[in-house]
Amino acid sequence: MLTLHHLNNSRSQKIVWLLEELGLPYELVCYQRDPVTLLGPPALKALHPLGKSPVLDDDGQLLSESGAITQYLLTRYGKGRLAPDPAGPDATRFLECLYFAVSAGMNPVMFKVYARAFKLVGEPLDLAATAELEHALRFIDLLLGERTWLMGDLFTAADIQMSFIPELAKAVGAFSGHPVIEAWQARLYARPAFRRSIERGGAYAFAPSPLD
Ligand SMILES: N[C@@H](CCC(=O)N[C@@H](CS)C(=O)NCC(=O)O)C(=O)O
Repeated sequence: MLTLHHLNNSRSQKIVWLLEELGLPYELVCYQRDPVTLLGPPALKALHPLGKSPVLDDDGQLLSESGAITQYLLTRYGKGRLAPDPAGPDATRFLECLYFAVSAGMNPVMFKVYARAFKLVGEPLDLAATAELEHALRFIDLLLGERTWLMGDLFTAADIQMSFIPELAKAVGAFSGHPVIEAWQARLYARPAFRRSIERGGAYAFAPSPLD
């Protein structure tokens, strides 16, 4: 049995979406951020030593880290879906996206979040993060080019994971002038599984609600 420990307005929404795309049965345990600190509640901290969401529970085996959860779900339950042929030409590009989405692509976003929290907006750290975030967005632009999805005609888990970067870039006020990404976002948010993920996971502040 799969159980996902899901925090509101967080990257665990991507895992709800992935589970919906894969059509897997799962239970959802929902947690709410503290409205002031935005941190997760004590129950989430008690669940796993990292204390972050998402956490996947597969028959008692706990797995934290959204990138690892994505790779685990695809390997264990994907049956080749939502990923390119591992021996094909897009395999390297796919892995690059999956890892970039949780590392180099997310780092500047987090620096900007911290800059806000510690009143460093406009300071060198914040400006460097803005430049680095723009670099990440241009990389996504480049990957997309005229393609429908990051892997061309094939929608994959990389689209889901990478979508968090422009969503958060918008949330921290560092997104403008990326029409290719915006067109991709419109296609992403039109997917029925995205809609189901919002119905199931609850309101998600970083994307237009498909329920309005
Ligand atoms: N690298 C981890 C990051 C996990 C993470 O930072 N989760 C945030 C939500 S996006 C969280 O749980 N925040 C609540 C807290 O820190 O208390 C992943 O990709 O899963």
